Amino acid sequence: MKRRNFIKAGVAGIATPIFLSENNNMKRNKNNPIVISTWNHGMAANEASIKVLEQNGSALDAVEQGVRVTEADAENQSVGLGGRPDSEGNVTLDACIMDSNGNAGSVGFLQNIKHPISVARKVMEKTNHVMLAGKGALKFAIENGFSEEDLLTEKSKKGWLEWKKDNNIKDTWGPNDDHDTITSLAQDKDGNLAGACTTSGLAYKLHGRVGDSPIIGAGMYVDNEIGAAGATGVGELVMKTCGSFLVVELMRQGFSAMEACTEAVNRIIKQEGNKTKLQVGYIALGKDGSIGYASIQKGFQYALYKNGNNKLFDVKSIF
Ligand code: SD4
Repeated sequence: MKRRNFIKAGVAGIATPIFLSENNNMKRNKNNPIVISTWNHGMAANEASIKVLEQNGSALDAVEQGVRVTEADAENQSVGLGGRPDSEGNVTLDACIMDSNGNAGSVGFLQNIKHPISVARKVMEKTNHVMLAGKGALKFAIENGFSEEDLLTEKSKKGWLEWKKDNNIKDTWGPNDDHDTITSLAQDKDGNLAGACTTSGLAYKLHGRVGDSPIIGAGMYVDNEIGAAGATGVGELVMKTCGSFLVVELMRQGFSAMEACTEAVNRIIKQEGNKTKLQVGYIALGKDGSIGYASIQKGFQYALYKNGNNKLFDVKSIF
């Protein structure tokens, strides 16, 4: 892409000139796989992904294997087994996956299946559809060999019963609430990209609520020519701005992965106002191996495996 001067409007509407780098033309380090995942549980997910990537596995296998670790972790109350239930006590799961050929699969409002990411992959590989939801997704999962299990752990049930005492429909999250969806983006030794996103969604949400995580282009998006992006946080805000697609499109226009994540977060702040207490975080992985991240509030972390090291980083938030 040619060097161009862009004018980027900041949160307060102040136009800030920025000179965009030729990020997308940068040479990536060949045979050097990369994985970036949201939150501290991204560390364990990355470890599983690395095993796949270091053995010349595909980015697609890597992200699936990685987030399965989080889905199976009963202690993690935001993903898969042990996820916090909705307001009626049901654990309902959302997930999506996308490969380097632009294929995508997703499941929404899926119950009783520990690994929604693998069901999403089956949707991608075995059907002509992108998304299955609810009872149909469950039926499809069972027909494809997944077994049903109760995903509500004692710990999550206790939290829900506590919450029920106040009987508030808590449909927004403050900055200090737990919300740890895992989104994982990988680049394999061939340079191909893939992404996966899986969650139990907003705790104590209305029964039937589906968030951004299974929506291709909202919770996660991959364009193998440009890069990949993924989200965590209040899904409604991500959906309303087509967040992950926006990040990738900005990268296509010449924004670095970092600039694209920051701009996507700023779009939300522009909509929600400077006083928003809500949290959204983005991660991005450029085709050139560059990475990006941004969040509205403090506390967001990402785990990065690059050049043989897996490390956890704090994100400096916009607020
Ligand atoms: C959702 N985006 O359901 C998800 C929740 C999340 O970290 O990301 N939590 O809105």
